[in-house]
Amino acid sequence: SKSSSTANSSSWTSFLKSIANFNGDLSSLTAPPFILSPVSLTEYSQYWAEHPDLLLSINNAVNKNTFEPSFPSVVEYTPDLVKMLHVVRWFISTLKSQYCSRNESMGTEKKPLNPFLGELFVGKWEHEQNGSVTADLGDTVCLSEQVSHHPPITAYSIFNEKTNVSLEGYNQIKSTFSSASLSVKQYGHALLRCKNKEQQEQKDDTFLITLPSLHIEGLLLAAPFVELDSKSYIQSSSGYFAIIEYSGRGYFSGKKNSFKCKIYKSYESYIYDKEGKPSSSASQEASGSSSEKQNNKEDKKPLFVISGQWSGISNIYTSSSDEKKRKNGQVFYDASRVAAEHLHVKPIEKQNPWESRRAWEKVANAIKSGDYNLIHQEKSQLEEEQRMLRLSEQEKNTTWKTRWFDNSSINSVQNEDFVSLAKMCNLSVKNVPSGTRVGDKYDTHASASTDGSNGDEVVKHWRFVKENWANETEITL
Ligand code: 0T9
Repeated sequence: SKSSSTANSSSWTSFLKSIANFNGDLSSLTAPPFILSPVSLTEYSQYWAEHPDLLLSINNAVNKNTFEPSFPSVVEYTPDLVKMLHVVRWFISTLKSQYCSRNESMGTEKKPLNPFLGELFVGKWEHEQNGSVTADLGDTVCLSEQVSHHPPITAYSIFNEKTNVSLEGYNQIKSTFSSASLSVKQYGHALLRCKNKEQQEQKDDTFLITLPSLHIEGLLLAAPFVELDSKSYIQSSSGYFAIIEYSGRGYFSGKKNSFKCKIYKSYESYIYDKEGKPSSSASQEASGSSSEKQNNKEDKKPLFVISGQWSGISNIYTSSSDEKKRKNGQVFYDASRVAAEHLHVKPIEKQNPWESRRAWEKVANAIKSGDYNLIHQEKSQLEEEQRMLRLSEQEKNTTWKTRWFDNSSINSVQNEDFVSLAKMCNLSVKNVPSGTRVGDKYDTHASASTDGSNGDEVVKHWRFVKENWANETEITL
């Protein structure tokens, strides 16, 4: 009943106790109704594009070579650098949707529905023709699929064919409980691709984006919220490298949801800036293929430093010293001034039974009414159907076939871009926490290998299979 929605309720206390002893599988915990969200994790993929204008601006000819703030600066605004700035701005714009939207719409962070195997979430952003701009931006499509249940893994692809921008990636989490907060490591990454339409012979621009770890605060008060830890990296195929460091209350600015981003000409510049000398691995590679040796000391400093709150205002500076003094900055992005643009999803009656909102409809309604028994009853029915499916697969000696995504081995062409981008910034290509560097303990202890040696399994990553979507007949947008 609704009376359970207080911090000192016994149901919350016993829930906390169960978290403290849990085995790592959050989905197995029975939480009190008031902390349950009626939304499945497959829906979270949409958060990558709730500012579609910023995503599309990356490759939108209309905006090419314009990036205001344009400084009278030491930096030459090459098309690649302009692209990188647009990528960083779009990425910063995704964070509020990703990590604050439940607090905004439901008052606190909530426990999402645990997707079933094969669950789908699809929708699209329909772009109206903008009067002042002649470009027709078409639709931006979001496809999300639960590709694994044990462990839960969600894969997604978001694309706009008019502007030739696409994003694909996948997510998995591993969590631990320590000192009243829940620590969550994200596995997986996102790959952004911009096709060069005008110059067919030119390769696509690609960007590798790593996901931060996070923790859930406010558990004791039954008012949970996400705080980001660690960092994200963005490596561009053009060489530019960005590091985004997150901090909460009391760090860089003392404000919540703070970050500091540094954009460098290359990963080597970043290492040089950080360590005052070339990294051993970077210098080895440079001596092998040193067409572009960086003799200029200026090249090793960040080209831009951006700081502020990702849920509010951030400013961009052309040097670290300006950033420290808060001098000569310009607004980079102001999240509080632009509302998230929600995608269009078909009404439930028109959805396929595998689509998230249709499949979870009864459970979601039970959650909204706060009826514990009904929630349990409806969930059990869904779980029972899944059990029957797994049983019939066993009987027929088959396994579940994913719909639009394929778990591709690291040596396949599907992983070429990922491998080359990871190499550029010394990131592990194994199934390790996102952002793990080569040689870190997670990298050296990973069970799968990149070549299948020692009888180990070969590393695989979830990739979008375009043909499967092109041949899709049952699921419509
Ligand atoms: C990918 C994102 C992820 C999913 C969520 C940790 C979390 C599940 C995973 C990482 C998205 O791109 C970004 C945002 C929020 C993340 C969720 C926050 C959260 O609390 C849940 C976990 C599983 C819980 O529900 C913990 C139980 C509860 C007491 C907290 C409300």
